Amino acid sequence: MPLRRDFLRLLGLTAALPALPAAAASGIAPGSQPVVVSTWNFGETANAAAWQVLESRGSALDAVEAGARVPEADPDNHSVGLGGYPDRDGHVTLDACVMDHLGNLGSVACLEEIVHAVSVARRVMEKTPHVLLVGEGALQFALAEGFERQDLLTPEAAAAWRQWQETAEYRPQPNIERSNRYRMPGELPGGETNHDTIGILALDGAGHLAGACTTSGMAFKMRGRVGDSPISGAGLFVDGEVGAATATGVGEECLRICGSHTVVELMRHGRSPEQACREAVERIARRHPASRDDLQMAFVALRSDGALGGYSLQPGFNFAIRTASGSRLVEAPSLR
Ligand code: SD4
Repeated sequence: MPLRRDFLRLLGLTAALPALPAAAASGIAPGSQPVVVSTWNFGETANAAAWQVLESRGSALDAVEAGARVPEADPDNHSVGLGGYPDRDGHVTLDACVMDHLGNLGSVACLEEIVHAVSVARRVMEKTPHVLLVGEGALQFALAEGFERQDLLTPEAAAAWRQWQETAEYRPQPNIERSNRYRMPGELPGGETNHDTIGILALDGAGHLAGACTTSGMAFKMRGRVGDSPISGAGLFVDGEVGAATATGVGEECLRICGSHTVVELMRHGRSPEQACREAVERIARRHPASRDDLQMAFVALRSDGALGGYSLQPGFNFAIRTASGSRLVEAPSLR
């Protein structure tokens, strides 16, 4: 595994991924090279669900939705869906987005009491003339679509919130993997197991790209705060002719540079996926020369030919890749 990882890093992950075995074995049309890539180590289980869809000749859109639903349903994941840490007033609010190779797009922001925000986002895309529904309206729409209402605040997340209230320092911190500064007993914002948003990108057997991004956002954020994840061009962007990108980290910074759109445009102009991610990260870092430890932003990109890469501001960001040759977790190169 380390050898494979070193090899990929050496290549800068710019080479296309290994070819599929025979179509008969994979169930995918010859000549195509399906791939799924997603943020963080929990991406591996998400990728497995997405891969099942691709293997049975499903679309990239179905694949990314299936993948994103895995951490959404996991109460032990405190940064996505059920069990996500609440805002500072104790409400779990979800942001999610899906986009396909044709630029079809659906999003929800500040959605409460529905586990599968990504699926509501897809319904927004497919069943409304709009691309983004927020808050109460998003909930109304979800209920009308038959989604079940559920309390998303688990006892564990509620305990973490109460503990946070004792310190009462309002400073949400996403994914500072190597820092113990914001550690709390139990499951920790910024702790090792508190990896944030899932962004998941897929290329299917028909050569189509799609992406999804879903999160409970920054732990203990202000009520009503929306991050980059549901915003097209920020937390996610897909252009079927060029590639797709997704983001994890401080949403405000990603929004300021239209991060995922920037990455895709850089690929359009010839940068490799990793280089495109790197330049977007550098653009953010240049605005914050002093932010050695307390600012994180990372991108993952998948080009329409299957080449992929990622880059992070802080060390410790990894992304999961699934191809016909198997699953692997890669530590992204970082600026710091
Ligand atoms: C947000 N970008 O809401 C998300 C949080 C995240 O890694 O990705 N953290 O700002």
